[in-house]
Amino acid sequence: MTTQIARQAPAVLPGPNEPCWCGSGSKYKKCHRGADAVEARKKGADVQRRGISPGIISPRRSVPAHIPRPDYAETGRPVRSPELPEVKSPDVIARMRRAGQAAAKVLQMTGAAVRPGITTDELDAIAHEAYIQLGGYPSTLNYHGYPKSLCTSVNEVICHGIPDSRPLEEGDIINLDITIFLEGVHGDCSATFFVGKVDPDSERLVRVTRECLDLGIAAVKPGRPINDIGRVIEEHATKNGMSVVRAYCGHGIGERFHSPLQIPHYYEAGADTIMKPGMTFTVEPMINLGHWQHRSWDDGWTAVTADGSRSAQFEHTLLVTEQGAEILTLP
Ligand code: EYL
Ligand code: CO
Ligand code: CO
Repeated sequence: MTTQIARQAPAVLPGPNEPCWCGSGSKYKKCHRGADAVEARKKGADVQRRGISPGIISPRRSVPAHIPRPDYAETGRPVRSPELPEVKSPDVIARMRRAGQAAAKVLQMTGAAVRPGITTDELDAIAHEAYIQLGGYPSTLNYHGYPKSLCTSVNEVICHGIPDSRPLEEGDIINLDITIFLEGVHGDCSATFFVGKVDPDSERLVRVTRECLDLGIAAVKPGRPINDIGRVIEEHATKNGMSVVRAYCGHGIGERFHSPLQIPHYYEAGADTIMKPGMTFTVEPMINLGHWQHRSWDDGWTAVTADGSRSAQFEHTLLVTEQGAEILTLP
């Protein structure tokens, strides 16, 4: 029997069959491995993330040269062009109908692949191929440097989750956010899917969020202010004990992915722009089971709920008509 002087484990640990760091001469797995694991778990207890953790992001996927691309595709920076009108021409509207329908198809095809075990990177590959098949460019790819062709936001991720190596698990919820650039215009839509069977609170969250989008769409009326939309969404969410994310809004859309027009999903008195026939914008409420506050991961993109509660989202691109709203992102 030998007595070892107590020393601290080094930052880089030996392999299981390598000699232990303590100098005993025994294999690491026979010596300090178990104790080190316990210590690491204890130390990690206060830094370990609850909920999902970032995985590995795969290399950037390429888009064939024959697919027309938006101005930021190479540089990551949208060109600062003179502001385009929020009321679109009949020609732009006709193209947005086709782009919207294509976005909805990509969403449908990618959503059909959601199941336990599939990684969000595999969903990115499916979406990426679908955009190309339809002759479109994945609008998020290199938009402000964003690395992937869709956003995949799981459980407590509010939005802008980056597809990675994490396999989906039974009971997860996942939002897929698809934007296509087709015929010179963007179409943007998203939906939240169940991974197998989910708990009743998640079911309720996703149902209420869907209802929030539907109520927001029903509030679209020419002659009315934009803030009518957020008012009905906020009322429905809070009535159900849920909260509305405030950091991210719907947006004007057309030849640019994001125009200056903002659509808050809560009541904002200052959002008093009057809706006019020919305007196109998204409504994309993000609803949390807990509080509305968010945090960002250090990847700079992923937004999560501050309290770890689950978050859901649905999105459509809309056209304001004389009667109300036409949904452009239907398959
Ligand atoms: C990329 C760029 C910070 C999206 C939307 C992808 C994310 C975080 C910088 C809005 C803003 C989608 O309208 C959107 N989704 O519906 N940025 C977006 N990015 C990104
Ligand atoms: Co979107
Ligand atoms: Co959007």
